[in-house]
Amino acid sequence: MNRIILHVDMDAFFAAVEQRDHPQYRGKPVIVGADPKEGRGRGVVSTCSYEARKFGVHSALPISQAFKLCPQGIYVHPNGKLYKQVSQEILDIFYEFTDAVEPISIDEAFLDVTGSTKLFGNGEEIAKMIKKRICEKERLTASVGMAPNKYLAKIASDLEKPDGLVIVKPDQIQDFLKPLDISRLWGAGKKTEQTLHKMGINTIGDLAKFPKDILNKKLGKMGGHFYNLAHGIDDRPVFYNSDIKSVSNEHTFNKDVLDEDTLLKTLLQLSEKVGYRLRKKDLKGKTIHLKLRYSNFSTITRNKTLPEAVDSTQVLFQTIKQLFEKNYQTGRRVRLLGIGISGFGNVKARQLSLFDRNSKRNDKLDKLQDMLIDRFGKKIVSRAESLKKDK
Ligand code: TTP
Ligand code: MG
Repeated sequence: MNRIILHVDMDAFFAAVEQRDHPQYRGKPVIVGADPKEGRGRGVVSTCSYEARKFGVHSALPISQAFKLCPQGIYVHPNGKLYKQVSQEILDIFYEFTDAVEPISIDEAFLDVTGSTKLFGNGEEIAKMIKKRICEKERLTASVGMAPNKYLAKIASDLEKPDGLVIVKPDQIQDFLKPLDISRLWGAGKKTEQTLHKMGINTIGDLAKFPKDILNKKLGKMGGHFYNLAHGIDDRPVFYNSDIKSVSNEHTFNKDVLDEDTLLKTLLQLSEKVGYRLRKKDLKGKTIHLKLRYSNFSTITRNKTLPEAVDSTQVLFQTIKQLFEKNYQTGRRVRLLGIGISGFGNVKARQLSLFDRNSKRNDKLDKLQDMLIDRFGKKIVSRAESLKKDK
């Protein structure tokens, strides 16, 4: 089965955060890095806004040269702590969609979303949802590449920056790679590039025409590696920490919501999603978290620890409903709701719950719903749809 791998890379990351937080910087060349000291400064550019790139400024350029190219630029000292925090919040968005997240640097990660399609829609829909979440939650843009492997996804994310989305379907791999310059080959240094140029190879398409044994002869032990890349073959998995600490999901409303029925329905839908993901991983957690953000962005988080670990949608929802009813200030508009569960400990075995006599029935209902989602996708069944009627 083909994998669905996403590579997400934030656009002009440090500079975009500065432009977000300083409206007066927007639309202007912003250069984050060392102090230029009127062109006498030492140190380099960390990154710059796309407006500054038009002047030829780029990462790692000496700041003195940046100043020569763009004296009218806005020069900003990096705020590492802030960027780290934003980076973590972006990672949290990825974890809403999959646990298979491999962060590569402060602003990029690979995600394997192959197992997430039943719950969230196809790969393209997931990629769009992730971009939308980043935009809504962080007011930043990201570029995403989607492909059957990491190598192709990484190239794809870079092709239509900023705010890009490039999808490489399995049957498009050769056409996608054909026109690309050999500088896109992973692991090809200047020396390899020279050797390839001497062989008349300028694009990946040129390289793909050569048989493996010739490449082995010309390029030594890397020959096979470059042969694979030229044919879009890359079997490396997305490496991630499967030691999951929590499972959570959030929803930001398009328009702030006052209606309590809608809020409860959303909490039930979130409980269904989190419950499904828990059961897929054979996890049970004890501590249930509610996140509630009002229209003025003030946010509360509350949690409740249960006497025993659970994975039932119904128990999740009942607990989150209690937390909500206890803490929600009636009459205030809500912008975002989130729920999470943690405290997994070592409980994996399914024990008969002390909880309530309905637990067996709930187990059956969860199994039925999970089976229907697995078979037909997330839209097929939802308890939330019948919430109003039940009442
Ligand atoms: P990049 O993703 O390479 O660059 P970027 O996000 O600024 O721009 P792009 O839209 O092209 O992706 O790097 C991420 C951040 O890492 C960047 O915002 C600043 C930091 N960085 C440095 O501090 N020094 C460097 O040389 C590079 C390349 C990045
Ligand atoms: Mg980036």
